Amino acid sequence: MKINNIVTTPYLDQKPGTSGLRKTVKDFQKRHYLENFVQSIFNVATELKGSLMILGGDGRYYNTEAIQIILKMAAAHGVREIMVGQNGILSTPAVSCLIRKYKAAGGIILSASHNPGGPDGDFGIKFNIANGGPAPTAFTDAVFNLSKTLDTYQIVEADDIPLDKLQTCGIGNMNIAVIDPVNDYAKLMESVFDFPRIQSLFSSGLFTMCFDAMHAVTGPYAHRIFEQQLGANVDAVINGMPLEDFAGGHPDPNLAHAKELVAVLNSGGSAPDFGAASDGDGDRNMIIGQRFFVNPSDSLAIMTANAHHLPGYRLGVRGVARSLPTSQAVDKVAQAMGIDCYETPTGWKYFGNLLDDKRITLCGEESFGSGSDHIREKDGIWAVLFWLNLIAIKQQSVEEITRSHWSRYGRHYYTRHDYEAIDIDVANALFDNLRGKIQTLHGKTYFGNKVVLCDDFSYTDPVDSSITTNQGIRILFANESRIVYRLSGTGTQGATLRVYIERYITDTSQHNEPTQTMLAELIQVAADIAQIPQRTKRTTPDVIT
Ligand code: G16
Repeated sequence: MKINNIVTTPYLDQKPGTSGLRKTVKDFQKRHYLENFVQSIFNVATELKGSLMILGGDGRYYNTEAIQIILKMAAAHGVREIMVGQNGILSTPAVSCLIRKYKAAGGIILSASHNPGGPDGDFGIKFNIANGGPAPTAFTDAVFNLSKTLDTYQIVEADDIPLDKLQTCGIGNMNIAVIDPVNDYAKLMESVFDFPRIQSLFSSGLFTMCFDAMHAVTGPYAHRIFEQQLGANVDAVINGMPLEDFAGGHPDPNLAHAKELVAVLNSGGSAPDFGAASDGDGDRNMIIGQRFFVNPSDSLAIMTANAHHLPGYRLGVRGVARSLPTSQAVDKVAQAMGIDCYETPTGWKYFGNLLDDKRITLCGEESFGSGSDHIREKDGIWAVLFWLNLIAIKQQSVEEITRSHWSRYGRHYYTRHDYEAIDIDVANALFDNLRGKIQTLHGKTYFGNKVVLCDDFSYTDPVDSSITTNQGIRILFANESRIVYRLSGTGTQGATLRVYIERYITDTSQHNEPTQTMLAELIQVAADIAQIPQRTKRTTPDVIT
């Protein structure tokens, strides 16, 4: 095995964000850009030497080229064996599942998640550790620090490995298994959910679904699990073929981007009963009913209140966690159940310790992510199966389940307003100004909403005591309304300002109002306090979810 030592010059912009390093494809195609970052990962992840590693991606443009490079660099690093998905395909949850099942030392996932793909789109690379979850900040900080001074990387001289057929082969001393991307994940799902019960829902002929894979990674998973194993209607999966550019779409499962699915569910008498979508790498989910949208924060609350009905959670829910900007709907359920509810910074990596320490069973985020202790990633297909299992048990529609939840726990009207591609200096100045106001807002009243807390959120991990600061400005009102501001950690163009607004209403006669109307005053307050129009020169957000 011939290992070449390649001299390189460091890049100074390889700082991982909320979820790995995300840049444009063009950035990744710069000379040695990918290799530098991968070498920095290997230099930190010394545990990979002599161990098993999992490798795969969401199928976007540059996926297979990157995989061939990483295979040769892994061989040079002394990795013992690599399991790689056929055609380079593995969803993020499937990688987490495989790491845990086969006790791998870690895994590399190639994805820019919900960001668009193609030669002019985005690419990304994430490292997951031995528990199956995203590498913690200490790891990604160490990778970034190394990347700033890296001057060589190592790569084996070898032919490319054919990824299109299932086989075992090797590069030098390293074994390679090209595996079916779905098998192990599907088996895990069967162990968590009551598949016969869901099968009977479909075989009754009275229930149909539509799942939009958005031409991203979940297509093969959805065809196998929903159609072949569970016997869903023949047209249950749309856009099920993974494409390098997601057919020009934006693989983000929300009302703005999953338009085809929304049109199908809103189509009247012949509409399916249940709709869902997932994102580029299969970790996000959107759940909808006929003309009815389930807010992801509500979805987490509903899952928590009902998990004990499902086989995988019969023993009950130990505790729950949500990220800061996720609505407080799940807090109400946790309170009623007498279990702990943790509030963490944005990013799935903050749930890892809580799950490993068995403090929580379920967790979720407003950004269309929910999951449980079955793996260490959020999981789109899992969330869809959770809802299908619940519907099969309750024999109620998505809307009925959600409304009955609201009538018991109250409704959290919730919205997120995104202002995209703002000049970074403008965004930083807006936050500096907001931080300067923190002390002065307490006690002030806006449209009858009295501020009882305003701070820049920081989090002390209860397991390892690590502290994470500056995670978003939150303003809490006496009536449990809330405004949160933060900057996205996943964009690749300028800065994206996210403003999260919620209002809690217990009166069921007010549970049927348009969300933006119910939140109009708070939306105004949020824009005024942060001086959004003056500073960004924008009067409306680019995306409302
Ligand atoms: C990633 C993280 C999520 C996080 C989201 C927030 O999602 O994995 O845990 O909630 O980013 O994104 P932002 O920082 O832009 O608000 P994904 O699905 O992109 O991996």
